[in-house]
Amino acid sequence: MIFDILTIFPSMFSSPLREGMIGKARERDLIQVRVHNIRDFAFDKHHMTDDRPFGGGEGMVMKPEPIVGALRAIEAGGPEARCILLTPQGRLFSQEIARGLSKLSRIVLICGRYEGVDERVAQHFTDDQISIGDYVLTGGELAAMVIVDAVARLIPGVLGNVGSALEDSFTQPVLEHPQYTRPRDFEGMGVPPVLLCGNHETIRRWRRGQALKRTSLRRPDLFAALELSAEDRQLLEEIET
Ligand code: 4FL
Repeated sequence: MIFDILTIFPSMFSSPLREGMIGKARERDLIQVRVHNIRDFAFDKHHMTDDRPFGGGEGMVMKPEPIVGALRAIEAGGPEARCILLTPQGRLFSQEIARGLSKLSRIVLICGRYEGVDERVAQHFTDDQISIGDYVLTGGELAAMVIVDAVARLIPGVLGNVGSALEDSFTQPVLEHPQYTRPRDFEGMGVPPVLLCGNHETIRRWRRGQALKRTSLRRPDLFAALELSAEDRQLLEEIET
């Protein structure tokens, strides 16, 4: 998998791409991430990447020529590449979208800054527009990094097999159960005794109950969509009483 990132702040990606599983995946050549500076494709005297909006108004808009120049230089138009603009106006990113992207061989991510990107770039040079949530950032860079991270960990070999069951598209979305590790007593706070009982079936049932309770309290939207089994209903009832 190759990621090409177009940005006016390439150094924002340096350490996030070096650390942890993403750093390891790059060392092992499971993924390749190429970061391109849009400014290198601005050929006017001052290497301008933005300009004032037609029609007036606040802020600056990213000019089309440098972005399209960069896209052409990296041959982003090929049949292999999916070209994505990060923008608050995009469709909302999700695990399902990450799963879809993880099957591609090349993803081009365009990071917008300022008040946005000239609409002609969005319209004619991208395949998709993605938002990572309903908030405004100072630019698309962190959103692009979120996509690289979420997609890369789904590529076979990047994580080992730890996540594989969790990523199964047939498992229903439920929040994770609480986790505890040593020490057994931390500043007077203990660990639920069931986790120390050694009975795997008892522990599995407790975790499932906790996961369902959490989901109902914190994510009523996810909970409403769940198809609860007879055991699930029983576990929830036990927790209520
Ligand atoms: C991009 C916000 C993707 C959320 C400013 C420029 C953004 C963003 N998801 N904010 N791009």
